[in-house]
Amino acid sequence: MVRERKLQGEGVCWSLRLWSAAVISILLLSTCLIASCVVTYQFTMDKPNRRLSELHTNYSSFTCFSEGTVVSDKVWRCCPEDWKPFGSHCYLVSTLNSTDSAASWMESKKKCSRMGAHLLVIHNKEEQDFITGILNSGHAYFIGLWDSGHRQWQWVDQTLYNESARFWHNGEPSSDNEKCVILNHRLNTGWGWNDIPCNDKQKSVCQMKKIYL
Ligand code: MMA
Repeated sequence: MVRERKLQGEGVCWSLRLWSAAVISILLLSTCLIASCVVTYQFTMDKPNRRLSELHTNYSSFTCFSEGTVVSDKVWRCCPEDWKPFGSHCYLVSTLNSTDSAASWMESKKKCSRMGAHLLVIHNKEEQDFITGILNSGHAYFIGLWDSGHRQWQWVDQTLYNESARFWHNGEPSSDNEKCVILNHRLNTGWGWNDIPCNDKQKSVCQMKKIYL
């Protein structure tokens, strides 16, 4: 009798072990399943696609083009409709219509942010020439350069001012009270940068990275 009871006890113990093994296996399997779902999501919804879905809340239509080169398996480069592609970026020049008026530098900066973009940043002659080629010489345009101290010029995208080319007009920057920068056209010397008070109301240029698909 004593032996039988002992055997029963062992039986209970074994089924407990089996159940725990089953529960642990199920837990492990579901962890694997969740992990594989996350990995699949990362692969199918990669960064540019996520950016595209985010931008879709602002833009209903994009123009995509193939430039013959492939970057990380991506063939297509897209800009929101009406934005101009150049290099690795898309550009939008403010047009001043009923929904888009001249604005202070800070307000212009916010307008670009609301569009998933930032104020224009210029790092070389090619970018300066491209952008001035699509501007109206009768207007001035805020760019993403500002003075954070005494002539401590900063680009809004945090890239280094010291390492970029500069296109100040002769005699500019001219005043410590002028902490924001416009691109404007002067008759004899052409396009260049000029520091002006940040509260002046001007047109502006926004810029964003192209979307690679
Ligand atoms: C304006 C203004 C300044 C600029 C000078 C250059 C009169 O002030 O645009 O920012 O430095 O013109 O003459």
